[in-house]
Amino acid sequence: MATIVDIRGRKVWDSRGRATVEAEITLKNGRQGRAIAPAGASTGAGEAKSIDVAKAVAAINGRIRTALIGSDPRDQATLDARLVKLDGTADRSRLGGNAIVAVSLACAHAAAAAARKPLWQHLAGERKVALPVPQIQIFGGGAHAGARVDIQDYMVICTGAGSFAESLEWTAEIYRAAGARMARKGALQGVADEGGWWPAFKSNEEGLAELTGAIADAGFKPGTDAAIALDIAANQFYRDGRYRLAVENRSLSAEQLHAMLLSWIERYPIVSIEDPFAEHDAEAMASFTRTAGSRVQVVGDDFFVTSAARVAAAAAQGACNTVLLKPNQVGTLTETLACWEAAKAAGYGAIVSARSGETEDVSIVHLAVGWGVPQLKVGSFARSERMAKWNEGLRIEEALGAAALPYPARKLFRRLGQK
Ligand code: 2PG
Ligand code: MG
Repeated sequence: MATIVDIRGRKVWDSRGRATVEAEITLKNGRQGRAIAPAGASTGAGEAKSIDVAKAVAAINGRIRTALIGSDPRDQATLDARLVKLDGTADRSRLGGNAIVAVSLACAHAAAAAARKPLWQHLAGERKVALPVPQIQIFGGGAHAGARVDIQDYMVICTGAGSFAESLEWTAEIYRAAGARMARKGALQGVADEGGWWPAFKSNEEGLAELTGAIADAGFKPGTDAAIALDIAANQFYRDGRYRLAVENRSLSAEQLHAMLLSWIERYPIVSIEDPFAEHDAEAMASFTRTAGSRVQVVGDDFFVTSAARVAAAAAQGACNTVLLKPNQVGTLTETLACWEAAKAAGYGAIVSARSGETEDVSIVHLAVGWGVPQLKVGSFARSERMAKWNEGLRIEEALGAAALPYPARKLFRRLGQK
C-alpha cells in the first residue's frame, strides 16, 4: 500500500562541508523515498528561505510528520499544497525551504518506489522522453571562487553532440584541455565550488578566450561542436545602480554592460547568457532580450527564482527567453512544475539546475528527463556531487535506448550563436 507510515528528517553534509537536510519517507509496504536539500551561494532575494538545519530537521520530525502520515505519496500536488499551507509564510521561513524541498522530493521518490519505477519514468508516465543537453562549467568564478573573477560560470554546451554520452565525452576533453592551458600559463590553482578550474585571469574576457582556445585545443570547432554558456550572476556585483567588475577595477552602467555583452557575443561562440543584469532590472533584461534574444538564450535564474508568476509577468514584457528551474528556490516540486508549465506557455526554454552546494542526490536529473525539460546544469566535470548526476544521466540514456526521443542538442542550438 502506498500510504506514508513514517517521515524522518536528519542532518547530513553537503559538498562545501555545510550542514543540510535529508528527508526519508517510509511507506506501509516498506518502500522508501529519500532526498537531500541543496544550497545556493548566489541566491535571489525572492528565493524560499533555508532555516537553521536543526530547526528544519525538527520541523520534519514534528509538524510535517504529523501532517503527512497516512497520506498517499502519489498525490504530489495535494501533499505539496499541505506543506505550503502548514508553513503559511510567503518565503517558507517557518518550516524552512530546506525542509520543504527535501520532503517534497522524498515524496516523489516514495511514489516512484511504490510504482517500482525509476523517478524519471514515474514522472513521464506514458510520454516519450529525451536526455537533456548539459551545460557544464569549465571555469568557476563569482561567489563560487572568492570573486576571483566577476563572472560566475563559464560553461560549455556541446551543441554538435549526438547524445548525452557523447556530450560528456567531448566535455571531458575540453575540461582537460582547459586545465592544461592553465598549467602552461603557470595558473593552475585547483578548482572552485562546483569543480570548474579556479580562474586565475586578469580580466573577465580572458576566460572567454581561454575557453574558446580549450575547445579548439581539444579538437573541436568552437561554435559548431561546442559553444559557450555564461552565468553572469550580475546580482553579485551590482551596487548602487552600477555593475562593479572588481577584477578589472571598473564599474559599468546597465547600458555599458549591455554593450560589453553584445561585443562578447560578436567575438566569441556564446549561445547562452544567464542573469546578465540584476534581479530587479526587468527593463535591462527586456532590452537585452530584444537585441540579443535571437542569437543567444537569455536565461533568468535569480530573476525568476523558479516562480511561475514571475515568468508570466516577464513574458508580458519580453524579458529573457529561458527559465532556470531550481526546486529549492521555490519550495515544492509542484511549484517547480508549475514554473516549467509557465515557461512552455510563454514559449520560453528551460534548464533544470543544481545549486553550488550539492550532494550525492540525483533527483534533478530525473526531473529534467521525466518532465521533458531540454537542458540540465549541474556544475563542472569534477567532484562526485557533480559526477553523480552526469553518471545518472548515462544510466538513464542506456535504459531508454531506442525508446528515447532524439537527443535535442543540434535542434535546440541550430539557430543560436549565428551572426
Ligand atoms: C547559479 C547556481 C549554480 P548558486 O547561480 O545558477 O551555478 O549557483 O547555487 O550558488 O545560486
Ligand atoms: Mg545562476
